[in-house]
Amino acid sequence: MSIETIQGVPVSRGALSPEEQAALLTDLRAVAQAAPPFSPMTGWGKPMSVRITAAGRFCWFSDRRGYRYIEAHPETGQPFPPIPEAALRVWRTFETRADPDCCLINHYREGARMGLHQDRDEADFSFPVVSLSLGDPGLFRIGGTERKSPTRSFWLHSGDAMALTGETRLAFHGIDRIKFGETALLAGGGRLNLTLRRVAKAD
Ligand code: MD3
Ligand code: FE
Repeated sequence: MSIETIQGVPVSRGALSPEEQAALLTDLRAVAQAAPPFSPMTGWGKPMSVRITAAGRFCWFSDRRGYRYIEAHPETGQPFPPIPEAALRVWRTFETRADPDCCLINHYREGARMGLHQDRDEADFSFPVVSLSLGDPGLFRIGGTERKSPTRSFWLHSGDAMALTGETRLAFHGIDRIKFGETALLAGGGRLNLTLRRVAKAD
């Protein structure tokens, strides 16, 4: 697997083959059955346009009390299913000290986007956040550690993986738009993004 650096970010284009993507999607359907996707609330009481669920110990969650990681599904009360093996294999190409304890699954339907934010509620920033894209292309924007830092953008395609580590681990980032309906991977179109991370300190 080859890793190129795009605007300072290690990116592995086509980390998963089309066959591996389809197989992973089957696993993700089972995850979504056990842990139904939901729309977290933004700080101002409006639901996010992205729907999320998770595999692994932790899932990101937000309501009017603020945001935090949770260990039980907000509706079913059940723990989240195990992280699919194909996603763990991608993580291990970037990080071998410990496996992730959270695989957030973000589902972008038509018009969905994710505003610029930082991910800073994890215990150990020496671990990367690894992102894996599936389905329609998404325009990824990344800046610096301050909201006002200049940003740059590039497209993420189905099967692409990247690691946010070091300098970029605490960078502001988001998804400006998706090219809805470009791929046939997801019936009904849209984009799935998996973010693999370590929330708790590794022992
Ligand atoms: C840069 N997801 O779930 S993945 C998120 O495509 C999130 O769904 C976007 O931002 C998506 O929090 C972007 C890439 C990503 C994930 C975490 C990061 C980039 C990051 C953490 C720090 C810096
Ligand atoms: Fe993020």
